Amino acid sequence: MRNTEDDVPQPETSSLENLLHETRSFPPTPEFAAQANAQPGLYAEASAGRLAFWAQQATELLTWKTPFTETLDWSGAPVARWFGDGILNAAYNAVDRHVEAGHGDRVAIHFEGEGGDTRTVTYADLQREVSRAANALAALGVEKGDRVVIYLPMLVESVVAMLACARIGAPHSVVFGGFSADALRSRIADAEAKLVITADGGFRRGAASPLKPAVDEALEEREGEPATTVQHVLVVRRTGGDVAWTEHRDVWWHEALESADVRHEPVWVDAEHPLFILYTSGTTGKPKGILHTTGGYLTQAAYTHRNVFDLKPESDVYWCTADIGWITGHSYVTYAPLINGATQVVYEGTPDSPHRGRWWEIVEKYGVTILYTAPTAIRTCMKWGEDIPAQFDLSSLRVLGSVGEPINPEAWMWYRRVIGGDKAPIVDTWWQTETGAIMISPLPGVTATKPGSAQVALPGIVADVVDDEAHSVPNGGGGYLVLSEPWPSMLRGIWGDLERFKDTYWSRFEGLYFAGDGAKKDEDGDIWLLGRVDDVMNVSGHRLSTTEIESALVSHEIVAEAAVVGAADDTTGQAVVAFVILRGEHADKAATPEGSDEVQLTLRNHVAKEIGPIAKPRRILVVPELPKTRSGKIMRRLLRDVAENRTVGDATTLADSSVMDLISAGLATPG
Ligand code: 6R9
Repeated sequence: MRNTEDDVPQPETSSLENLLHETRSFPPTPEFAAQANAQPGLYAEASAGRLAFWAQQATELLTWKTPFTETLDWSGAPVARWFGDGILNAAYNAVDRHVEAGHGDRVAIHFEGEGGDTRTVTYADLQREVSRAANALAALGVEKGDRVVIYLPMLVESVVAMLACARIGAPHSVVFGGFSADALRSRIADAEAKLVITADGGFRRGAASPLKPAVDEALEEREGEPATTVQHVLVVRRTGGDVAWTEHRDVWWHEALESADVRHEPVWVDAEHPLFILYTSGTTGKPKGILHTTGGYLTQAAYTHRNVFDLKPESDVYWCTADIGWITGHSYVTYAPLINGATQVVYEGTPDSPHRGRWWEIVEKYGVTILYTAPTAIRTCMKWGEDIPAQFDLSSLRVLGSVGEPINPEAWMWYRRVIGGDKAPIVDTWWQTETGAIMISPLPGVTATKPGSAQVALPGIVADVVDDEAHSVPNGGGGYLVLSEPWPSMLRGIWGDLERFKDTYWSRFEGLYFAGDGAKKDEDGDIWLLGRVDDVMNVSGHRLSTTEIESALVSHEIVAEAAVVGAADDTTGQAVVAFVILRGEHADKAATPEGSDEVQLTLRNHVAKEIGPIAKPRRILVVPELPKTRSGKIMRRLLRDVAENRTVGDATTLADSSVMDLISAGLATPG
């Protein structure tokens, strides 16, 4: 069903006006431009022959066992085949070939644990460890095509586990360690995973936080549900804490690797062989398993990493702060940097543990030259004050990246001045789990950057902003972001649900990929992203579905109905605000201050249990009614007005227009 004007929030005009008054621009310095990987001619080269351009990238950036002869087959649209007859292996490309080229001694990963423990892993070390892990997986019966769920903190083993799966052609599905047992359970079930890789726990804010219990719970038998497909659980020992052990099912990672051979012949796969499934929130309660394949994904990941970050593998120290549980961690921690032979930092913990200068201390310690992080982190550091980063030497930084949500000009300027010393170019990179790799971004050394704008589609990518009728809007106009041509790292579908794939991305506008983001073109034709136009929220750069949190809330016995909105938040971009109607006597109880506190606590914990702590509502407002259209759709736009303390907008399409008065009146009453 197509969304209607009633329930699709339109891009906010107020914030738009602010953005369009932004006229600052920062041209590249001649010194940077002269040494940059990307040169201005790249755009012309790509548009002169897009497919030839991508074929050249795939040939230059990857090593193929059998070279491809066909670049793109779009006859099965919207499922693309890129480099379809080529044969390769992702782990071989990420690891072995660098060792073969004589770079075995180069550091691949500087690991920094939260507690300050460190580990230096060279490409030669990585080759041994990935090979051992691949042999261990094979010994546990994992074969090409079997799915492996990875539920780990940020460890060297996390990268090794992903690459070991890739090495044997077993698609991995990483589930973010912050997700609950229930969320893990449903993803394991949907992917029909044969094996789970987890850890006893990880360190967070100075304490050990267990992970394995969630796996045990996720695999428990439940009446009325099919038995799990999981045969073994491979457990990394990180914290050394006690773990419950299921004989014959659970296996220690270190024991399995110890006895495994350090040599392993990669399993060569077709370019279109599935590399991974990554679940992401959609507009319904059920997460979508986004499917990525091998050749095209790796090509675009490597190409963007090289050009957008200006990576020089011999001299740069790269650090992407994303967790491997998100697409940014897949593309820009595990795959692209290693494919490109980079040296990178992997950090286990949070930015404020044990102190608020931890990130900057790490930048100084390793001489980080390229930093890739999210606006929410930048805004948090802004809040902590610039005297904190000022205590560290950040002069090694030469390129700064941003991803995950629109970056407001103020945060952009702070990032540039305080972290980048007023010289490092900022690349604001727009892309999605579905796109697999960066799509829209300035090129450092080429583009004059503008605070707050992702600006231009990369060479080889065709993006546009269209109106409701799919017409391209003129400069100065706003509408929906679409991608007009297939790209190598595009998703190949939603796991097990081709119809949903077509419906979600390809049915809104004929022949165009609908990204779900509002966007605007400025007078120069540069693109400004304005946030989601569907029921997907963006909290600290993480995608959360309103529907998913609503169903978690109504699954609690005291809740009759729930509506969730993302309200603007200075630090996290959006914050989850829930409106709930309680059942019977619970509503009266919630009217007292103590009762209200109790309801808040109960429901927030319930959401944490059902989905994970990141989905916990910031505020829960108990209301007598919810605003609905005549067709029964909740008008979230109006609730957002309430949540953001604005005058409530046009409520004329409500079935009962007095509902908003009732809600506002109820909330104004103390208690
Ligand atoms: C990579 C990633 C995708 C959604 C996307 C958009 C938002 C990401 C952005 C941005 C404005 C940027 N988004 N990068 N919005 N400017 N530079 O974050 O993937 O988790 O799938 O989220 O994030 O709304 O549609 P994913």
